[in-house]
Amino acid sequence: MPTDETILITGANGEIGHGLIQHLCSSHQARIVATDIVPLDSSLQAACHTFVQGDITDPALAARLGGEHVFTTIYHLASILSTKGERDPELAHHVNVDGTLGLLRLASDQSGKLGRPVKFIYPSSIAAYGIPDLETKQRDGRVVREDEWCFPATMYGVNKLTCEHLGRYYAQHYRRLDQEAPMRIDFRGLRFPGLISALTVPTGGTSDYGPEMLHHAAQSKPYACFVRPDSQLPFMVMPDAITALLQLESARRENLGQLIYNVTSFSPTAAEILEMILRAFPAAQITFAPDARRQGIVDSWPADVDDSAARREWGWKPAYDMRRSFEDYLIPSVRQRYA
Ligand code: AKB
Repeated sequence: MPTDETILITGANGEIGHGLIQHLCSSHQARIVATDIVPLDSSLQAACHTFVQGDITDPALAARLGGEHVFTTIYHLASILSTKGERDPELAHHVNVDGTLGLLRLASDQSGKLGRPVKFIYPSSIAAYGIPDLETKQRDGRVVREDEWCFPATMYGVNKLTCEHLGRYYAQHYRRLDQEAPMRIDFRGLRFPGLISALTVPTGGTSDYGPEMLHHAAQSKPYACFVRPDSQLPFMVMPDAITALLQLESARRENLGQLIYNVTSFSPTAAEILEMILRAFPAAQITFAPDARRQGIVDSWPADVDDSAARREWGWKPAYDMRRSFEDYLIPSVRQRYA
């Protein structure tokens, strides 16, 4: 990527933000402008050209960012996740939808300044799916395509699906009434499965039981898993998630036949995650104490997704299957982290 590229990363301090900034600063020469509602982690500060602390729903933040920079790519990572979103659905809507709308408008205005479409990379989620009950999940919801079961059961999932449609609108239809030429953006979305990082622990999500089991075991802390042992979801480790974002960003537009792509790596049950953890930490004290609300969310998400479009169109292929994720990445890194 040439040096005249300026990348905006929202939610910079979150799980994906950490991995993405670390990767971009070691492999790209672009200027990184980062924003988050909380101060930036000290480990990321040197990697960023500019950090602006602020709320993405605040129009003054977008105005400041847009006034001071011309972005070539926006990674919009800031979001309230599924469990937290169920506790305060209106807040989730405000942050997840109004925040995204403001950034899509910013991207559209910036496309005018840039003279070409700004790339808008949007991490959506398996939460965009909603399978009505466990029996249907087991019978018909095992490997789900992008256009199936889009009836989310959480506010977060509704928000993600809404933002996918808003992205499509700004990419294909938006036109300001006072302007002759449309200022289209280049919107690209990924539906991520549950993510597991060795370096950070997520907050407010429902797939969090995967990383929480691991991080508690590595610290010899007891943990009660909030879903049944047979609960099954697709997962991916953070290095693959970063690869997916970067590959989608650099794919040639003419090769992309859709705006939203599933990506996944492996689909374990909670019991299978525990089995991998016990191989490394045999004394781990992990029990199962299902929480009805969170269990219901997991049961509404597919056991696996069909990511063949991403594989075919832009060469997506995870480097880490389940064995490699644990043996080569997660276990050695968490051992080192908590040593
Ligand atoms: C969540 O659990 O809310 C997220 C997700 C699957 O998008 N990790």
